[in-house]
Amino acid sequence: MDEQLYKSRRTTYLARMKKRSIALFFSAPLKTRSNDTEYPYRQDSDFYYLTGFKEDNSVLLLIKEKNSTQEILFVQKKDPTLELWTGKRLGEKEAKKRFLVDKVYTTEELHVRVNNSLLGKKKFYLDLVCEEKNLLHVRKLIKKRVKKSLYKKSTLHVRDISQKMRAIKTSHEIELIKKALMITKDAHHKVMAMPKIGRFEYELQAEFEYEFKKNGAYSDAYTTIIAGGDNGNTLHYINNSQKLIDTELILIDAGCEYEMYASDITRTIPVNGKFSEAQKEVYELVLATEMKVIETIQEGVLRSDLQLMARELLCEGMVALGILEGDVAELIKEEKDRKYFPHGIGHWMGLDVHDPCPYKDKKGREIPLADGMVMTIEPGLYLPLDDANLPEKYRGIAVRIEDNILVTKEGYENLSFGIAKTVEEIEALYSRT
Ligand SMILES: [Mn+2]
Repeated sequence: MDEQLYKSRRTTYLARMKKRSIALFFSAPLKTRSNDTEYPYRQDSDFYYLTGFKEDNSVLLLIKEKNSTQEILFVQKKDPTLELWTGKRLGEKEAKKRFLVDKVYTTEELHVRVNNSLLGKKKFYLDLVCEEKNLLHVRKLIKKRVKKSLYKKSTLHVRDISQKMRAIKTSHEIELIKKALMITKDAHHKVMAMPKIGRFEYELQAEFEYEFKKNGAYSDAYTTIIAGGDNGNTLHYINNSQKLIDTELILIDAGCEYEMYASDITRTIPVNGKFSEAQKEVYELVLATEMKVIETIQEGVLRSDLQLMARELLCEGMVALGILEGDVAELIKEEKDRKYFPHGIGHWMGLDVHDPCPYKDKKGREIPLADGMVMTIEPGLYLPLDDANLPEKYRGIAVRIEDNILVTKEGYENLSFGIAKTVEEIEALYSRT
């Protein structure tokens, strides 16, 4: 456990806080699935980023005075009866040994300690969105201390600083993403190789989840999408309930989470192992677009440049295939291409699959790509079965291809390099046994 790493992140966070302020980070709450059963617990990404602690019912309090700082961690009290049911807790004493913070208390002391820390403070970094019970209580405490007219000015969103920090990944974080991608790669290859005619979408989902868990990835990073044929035209199709049809494609968007870090990979493969001519035409267009966009990645490039490039390439290709008619520049100006490529070219990825790092600075200017950022590149074309404007042979085809790219000083590194994606690679992996 590299406690120094989390310590240095807190130091950076504190350095960016205003003087005479406090910041509060809460662990994620438990989420009820039904009645008295809960979803598997997953720590809040910002809380984890600053502490490395995976227990619920814990809080981080950062205090910045005029010339000094203090870091306080609150953890759940040791309770043998509770631990019999829900497992061992680290407790106050062990937490003191492990974490490089100034003080550790039990969560029971939170309100008293926070109340004490408010004296002389002018700014309060809080989660302004969350409705967690403890947080509401803290907000009440602060409201009592601050003049009503000043409350809004005094409170700042606690995640703004941490999410900005999270945009640039350290080598340790990149190693974890790479590990997640190794597991994800093996799962995709296994599913590419297996016979699929007549199987159900959920059977493929089960293969992914099995491979993820078996290889030490606790969870998927998001609900796996297994979309046979026209289902791929629903962007977030997660029912995964239909039978796979011999001549159709399957759009598979699946990636595991490894030690809290995501991977996010989409591949589109034929059910019977071989692309039809029409499928191949659409597929090759999306693939060429994806590869060309990736090749242009380097420091200073804007995400909107990549978006426009993808739109132009896809639009040109769609005109060539007879999917759209007219002048490419005109079609893009009128957003006619958006009907078939309606989403973004990619997103930040890290502790969250859609990492909530800012895309724009405070002045609303787009933040250019920089060394250490990780983003997905995922162009797609979605040609619905019921779209009478489309040439008949293309109706019901949906293709998306997605890789995970690290921006480097030299340009970029495709972290998901080696996951089969050319027609030849995919067809070669399929076995008819
Ligand atoms: Mn994605």
